[in-house]
Amino acid sequence: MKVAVLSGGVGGARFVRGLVELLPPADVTVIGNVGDDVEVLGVHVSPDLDSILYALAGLNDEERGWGRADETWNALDTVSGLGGESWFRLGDRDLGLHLVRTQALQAGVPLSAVTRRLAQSLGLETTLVPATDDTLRTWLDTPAGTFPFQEWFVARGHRDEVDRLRFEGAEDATAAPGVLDALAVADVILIAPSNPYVSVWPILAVAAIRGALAQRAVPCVAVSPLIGGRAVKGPADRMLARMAGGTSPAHVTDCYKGLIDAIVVDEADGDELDGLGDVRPIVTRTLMSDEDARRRLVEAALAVPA
Ligand code: FO1
Repeated sequence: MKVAVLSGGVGGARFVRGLVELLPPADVTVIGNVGDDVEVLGVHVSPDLDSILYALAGLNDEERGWGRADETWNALDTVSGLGGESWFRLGDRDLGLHLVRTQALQAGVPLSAVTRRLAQSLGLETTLVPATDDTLRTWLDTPAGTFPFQEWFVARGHRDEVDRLRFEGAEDATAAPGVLDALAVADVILIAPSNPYVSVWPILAVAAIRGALAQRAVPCVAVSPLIGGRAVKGPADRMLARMAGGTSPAHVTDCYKGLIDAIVVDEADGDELDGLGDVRPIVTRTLMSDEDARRRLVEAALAVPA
């Protein structure tokens, strides 16, 4: 069974790991968000692609949720001691990857090709492809002003309520090589339990990707990132409450209007299944606390008949 999965960072990376624990890794293509990419200290960071790379390679820091395990911070301490920019924490091991990526990008290698090389070097069989090779950046309108994603998320600790999002560059962005092919050959398309607004919408902002989902010939199944109407981590619940008017499965489903056939929701939300229209609910335990839990969730998402 060939699977294409749209994924953001932390929750998405855990889900993708569950997928490749269940299926042959080479049968899975991950289409990753680049809306929160950032240039910092002269290096290009692709946090969501890296969360997936590290999770699949078993190098990720489980507790922190981003970056590498066994990390040290000597370079950043030096930067900070010299009065440099240290709000976005780049660990020593992580930095090595950013250096390699940045050099390749500066030499004109597209992000998708760099990502393929990185994945191969880390021994991955799964295909990881950015949604686009073009520059696409998420901006958020808040009562305190308009911010680029990482300034809002990291520097301001996502404390500002969000009224609107804008995906700069999306209008002209084309899908990266491999994205549309993966969607065309997939037996099922999945949307990982990532924040719909900041992780999945930037992927769907690429018209060709949204179009491919809208015209899909196979089931598309989203996994809700909420449990009991609350985000496991991050601001998804606050964003849904403010922009969609609530945090029920129907509010999550509405983020993917016309694009999904089923939604996997947690047992804690199983009593709130009104308003889903023709989107089929799949109720299970969705917290990915360990390998067994990840497997159960992936099995539930894949159990949708064509
Ligand atoms: N998140 C933070 O909250 N603080 C950081 O300093 C930070 C640094 C960082 C460096 C590399 C990387 O790949 C991710 C990093 N993240 C950090 C996580 C990242 O900002 C978000 O988790 C994603 O962009 C949201 O999906």
